Amino acid sequence: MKRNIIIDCDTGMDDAQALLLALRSPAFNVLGVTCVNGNVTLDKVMINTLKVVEHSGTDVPVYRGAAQALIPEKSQNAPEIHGSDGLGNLDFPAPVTQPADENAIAFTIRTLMAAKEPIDWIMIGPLTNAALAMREEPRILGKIRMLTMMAGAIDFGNTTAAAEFNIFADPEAAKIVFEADVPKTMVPLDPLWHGGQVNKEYIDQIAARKDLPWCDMAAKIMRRTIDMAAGSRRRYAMGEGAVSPPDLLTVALAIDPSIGQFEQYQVRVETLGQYTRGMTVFDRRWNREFEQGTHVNQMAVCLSADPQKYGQLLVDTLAK
Ligand SMILES: [Ca+2]
Repeated sequence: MKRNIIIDCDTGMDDAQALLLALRSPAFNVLGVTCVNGNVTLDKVMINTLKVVEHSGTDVPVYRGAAQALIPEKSQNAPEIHGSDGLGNLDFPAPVTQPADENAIAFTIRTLMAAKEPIDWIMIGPLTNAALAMREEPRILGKIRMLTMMAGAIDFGNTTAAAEFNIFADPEAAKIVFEADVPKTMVPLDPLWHGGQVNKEYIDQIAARKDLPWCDMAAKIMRRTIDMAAGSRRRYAMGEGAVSPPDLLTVALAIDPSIGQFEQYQVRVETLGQYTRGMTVFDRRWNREFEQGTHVNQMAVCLSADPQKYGQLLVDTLAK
């Protein structure tokens, strides 16, 4: 049976690949895609998300969410990673469809409250929309089967030495989501260096189906990612001819958790800190006992992934 899904995103290059996988997956029934400020400004995120949905061959509705972080002056964008348009400045045609009239937070609350069966909620951007929805209607927490998020880092960050982008872009929102009493799966940056990459052989198989608009778009973005990383240290981190989009791995793990290895940790978000704002603090003490009353901070954390199983899922879902 297909699982009902809501995906929240800030469509840059890795979100685009992740959305294509989710929208094409026979495991998912995507009820809506909600958008948030992040990789690029919300206006660009809306355009990019509509482009991606149009390339997916589906007509899933797209909703406009928060244009700023909970502390507006702390809002972030990352055009240096995703290109000024957020999709690597590839010439995808302008969208012909429009966003839905309803606001993303209203859509999320309405959909969760009306759900007869619990819904999977996947977050691959800053957690602003999710925090706003939880704050406005806490009863939605009882409607969530699993909250899966690309968020944080154990070893080191990417935006700062300590912080990963999605958390750094709105730590106050992340704190609300991390402390929500729901089952949580966290995909930090770490598995990207431990098997969570898409190797060249799979990229080639996706590129070979450029007759399919979703494969054409995914392959162009993957190859652009490789070009943009050329000559930088990112290239060595990804491996030759490979890509490691964090959001794509997150959706793949939501489809098939057996792609990854997980451990349970208590994780907190640092909202202060001169050097550590936005850091995710993992309690990895070998002798730790979960503290009384703080079980809400527990989550399943992905530490590594199987690159063959991951690549095969992408090919089977997108390119068959
Ligand atoms: Ca993202």
